[in-house]
Amino acid sequence: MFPLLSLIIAALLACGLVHAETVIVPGATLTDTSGNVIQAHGGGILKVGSTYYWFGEDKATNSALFTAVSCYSSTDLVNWSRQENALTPISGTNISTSNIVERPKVIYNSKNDEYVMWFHSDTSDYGAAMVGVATASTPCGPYTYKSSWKPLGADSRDMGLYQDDDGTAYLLYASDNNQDFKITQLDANYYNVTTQVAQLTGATLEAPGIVKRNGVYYLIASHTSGWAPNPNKWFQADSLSGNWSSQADIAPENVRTYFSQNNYDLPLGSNAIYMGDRWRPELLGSSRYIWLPLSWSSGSPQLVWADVWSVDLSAGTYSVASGTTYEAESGTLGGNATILSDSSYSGGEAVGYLGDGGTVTLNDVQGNGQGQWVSLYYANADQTWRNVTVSVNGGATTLVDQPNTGGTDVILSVPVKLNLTSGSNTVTFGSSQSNYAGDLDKIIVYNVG
Ligand SMILES: *[C@@H]1O[C@H](CO)[C@@H](O)[C@H](O)[C@H]1NC(C)=O
Ligand SMILES: *[C@@H]1O[C@H](CO)[C@@H](O)[C@H](O)[C@H]1NC(C)=O
Ligand SMILES: *[C@@H]1O[C@H](CO)[C@@H](O)[C@H](O)[C@H]1NC(C)=O
Ligand SMILES: *[C@@H]1O[C@H](CO)[C@@H](O)[C@H](O)[C@H]1NC(C)=O
Ligand SMILES: *[C@@H]1O[C@H](CO)[C@@H](O)[C@H](O)[C@H]1NC(C)=O
Ligand SMILES: *[C@@H]1O[C@H](CO)[C@@H](O)[C@H](O)[C@H]1NC(C)=O
Ligand SMILES: CC(=O)N[C@H]1CO[C@H](CO)[C@@H](O)[C@@H]1O
Repeated sequence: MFPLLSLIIAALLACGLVHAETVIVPGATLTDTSGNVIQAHGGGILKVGSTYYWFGEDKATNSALFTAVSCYSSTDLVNWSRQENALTPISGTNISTSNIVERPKVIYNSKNDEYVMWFHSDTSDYGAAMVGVATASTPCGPYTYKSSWKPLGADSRDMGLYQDDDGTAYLLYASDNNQDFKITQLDANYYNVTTQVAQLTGATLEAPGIVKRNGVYYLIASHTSGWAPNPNKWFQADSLSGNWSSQADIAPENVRTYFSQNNYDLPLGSNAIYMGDRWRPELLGSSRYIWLPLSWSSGSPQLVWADVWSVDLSAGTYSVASGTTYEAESGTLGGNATILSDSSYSGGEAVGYLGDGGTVTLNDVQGNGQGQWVSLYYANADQTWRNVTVSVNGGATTLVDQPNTGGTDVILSVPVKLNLTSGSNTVTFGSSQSNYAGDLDKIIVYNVG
């Protein structure tokens, strides 16, 4: 880079005018290089040269109705800059502002030197169950809408695309009122489907993605539970036409895919990156992204939980950051806060009854003075989300959302970036809130911000 340019970027970074990230933090509020919250839900990735394009649903209005398919670009999967919208509503068509456009996926057609976008195209009651197609001559478009229809006359709701090594492409979709899952080949233009190659009858699968590894196809998909998370599954086959193996979990069943639903699976060396959505139906634009390593180290694809991690794209590897653990039960309890015991808790104990006067203060938490990711491990057995306040050295509180974990013995973690001073800090949870927070098991402080 030119010295002057790096000086300018360093100056802009110092002024906070350019937003730079170095790590992947599942569940964090991701912002783009302009500092705006990334709106790219139900998304998909397209790689062109060394640039990645991330297409997704813009849900900034919190409505499920169509506002835009956004397009972001990055060369490192971490710093994303927003481009022109790839697709926007057209009144009087099936992609108007009163319709549904979900799960956009783009592949490149070398025959026509054209980018082709497929998406779930529907009416607001999800009754039409169609696919839509749009095309463009550049990665972000804007795309020209072609049409929406039912592939081979049957339903298509949650869908994905898979482009094989030989350029043959396939639609992966929940069909027949979400009962059957189908894989159907596209024509040479990628404008329509031609022949169905596989049907998993009665599989009730959605949110599909396929990665090929050593000649074997791996299908990753969720089951159907609306916006609520479920244990996503994997299947394998030597051919897209099958036989597909019976389903198996990609993560421990009780964590419900770490409260997420698959949207795309990006190959990374001999592993892959699982890209999922943490849907928040009552506040859709605040749905978060759960990106995790999908590792074959056990022989089958398994998610690796990582609070903070990074990728080396040229080496095709990932590394998971390690941090310093502070057990909640080692803290100073205030109000009605109580020690809870269960074998699922780290150290066998957690702190409950936080909020409504109950607090716990962790003492001597070591900081680096530069803003750091801290992960809160907690349980929330409610049907709904809780939240917890965090205060560093008695300062202002930050509110951290805590999705329901599915049981008092199911622990998840949520990230928060804290400004710890260099050296020793106190960190207090549950002050100044009248609602109950989740039960706090431990926190892990990372040396990276
Ligand atoms: C993101 O951009 C910043 C500023 O250019 C850079 O320092 C940082 O290394 C980038 N992140 C990654 C993961 O490359
Ligand atoms: C797709 O192909 C079918 C069967 O040939 C045809 O009936 C349908 O009109 C085509 N749809 C589009 C959008 O081209
Ligand atoms: C698929 O499974 C069926 C039933 O088990 C079996 O008859 C068939 O030979 C298998 N096909 C392949 C390609 O393995
Ligand atoms: C503890 O809980 C009881 C019962 O809910 C409540 O009346 C009391 O005010 C709480 N104490 C504190 C210190 O918050
Ligand atoms: C915090 O959680 C409570 C439920 O425990 C909820 O009523 C409240 O709206 C949440 N606050 C925010 C700002 O989301
Ligand atoms: C940490 O400091 C940054 C920069 O001053 C500020 O923008 C951010 O709000 C602070 N975060 C918290 C949790 O106080
Ligand atoms: C406005 C418009 O184009 N509506 C169409 C949307 O799709 C349904 C189902 O295919 C058609 O019946 C409508 O005409």
